[in-house]
Amino acid sequence: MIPGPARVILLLTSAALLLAGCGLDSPMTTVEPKSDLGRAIHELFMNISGWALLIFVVVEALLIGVVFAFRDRPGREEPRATHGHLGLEIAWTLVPVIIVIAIAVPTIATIFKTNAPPPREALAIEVTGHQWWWEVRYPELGIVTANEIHLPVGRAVSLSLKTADVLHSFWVPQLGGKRDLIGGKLNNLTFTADVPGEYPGQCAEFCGVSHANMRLLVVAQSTADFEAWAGRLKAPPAPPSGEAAKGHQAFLAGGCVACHTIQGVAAGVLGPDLTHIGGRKTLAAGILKNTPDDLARWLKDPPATKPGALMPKLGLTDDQVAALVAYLRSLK
Ligand code: HEC
Ligand SMILES: [Cu+2]
Repeated sequence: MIPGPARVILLLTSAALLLAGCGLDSPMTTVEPKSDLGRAIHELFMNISGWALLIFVVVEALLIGVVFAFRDRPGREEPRATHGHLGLEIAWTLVPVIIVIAIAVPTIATIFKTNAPPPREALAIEVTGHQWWWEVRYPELGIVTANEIHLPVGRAVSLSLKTADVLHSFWVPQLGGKRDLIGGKLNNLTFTADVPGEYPGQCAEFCGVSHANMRLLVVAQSTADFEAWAGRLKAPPAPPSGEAAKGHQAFLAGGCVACHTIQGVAAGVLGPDLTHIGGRKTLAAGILKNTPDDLARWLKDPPATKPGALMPKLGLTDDQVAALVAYLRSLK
């Protein structure tokens, strides 16, 4: 038996933990959808939860009623057992069949809805999963970036999902359900975001040691903001000067060119495109803020920051790191 005061503490802690789940600031919530896809899935979830709640209440009420009505009392005879009651047999066969149909019809309709081919005017975005980051391409706009997907609200986007290595799964909870990235197969996910905002996402299929560190950010913005962003990403970055010019040299000499692309400078493909790295909000698939300190920390020792990272520790000196930080931050 747990002593009295401990019981109170236990109760209060569990209540606090339970209530913490209702926090207002929950960026990975699935119950406040911000797109048509998210809403379709959420409505289905509420619909099925409603049936589950109804079944729970009815079954529990019957159970409690029966336990109470037929409980043993002194001098009371055994209740008479019912056997082969035709009316009851039909009722408890028919009612579940009706409930299953009521669940199946909207479920199947939602499956078709969430797999419908993208509309003609949808903005095409190609997303490729890598251990442990996301490559993002806008073929119509000639934009290549990583880990951050910008899209205009009110316009459908059609994501073509594939993987460069193992299985991954694209999941931005506020915008809708998961979709896997499967080797040798192209999957599609179509949705229209309707509220501007920043929506974090996460790889949802175990893909190796840094799976939990494979995050992404979707930035849904007004058409004007989106076009301004796209315009910036289409233009080549300003030529480096001063400390940034030293960083540019260090970039060429430091082996970075073997793995990274910077438009007009290098064309490596093993790591994220860095052409506009200075304008991104996060680094290394959402695990660091894009600040000078965090960028320096990343360059000094990537695997120490992100276990298993496929960018090796390159043994850069503090001077080289400082110059590289100046250069990379100038790439807006
Ligand atoms: C062997 C290949 C390789 C080399 C060499 C390499 N990188 Fe990387 N780099 C990667 C990979 C892979 C990632 C993605 C790591 C992750 O997020 O898991 C990465 C990520 C980065 C990022 C974060 C990008 C983003 O979108 O957040 C920066 C910045 C970066 N590298 C800069 C450099 C610089 C500067 C050099 C040279 C000093 C360099 N890298 C050398 C493979 C490499
Ligand atoms: Cu993963």
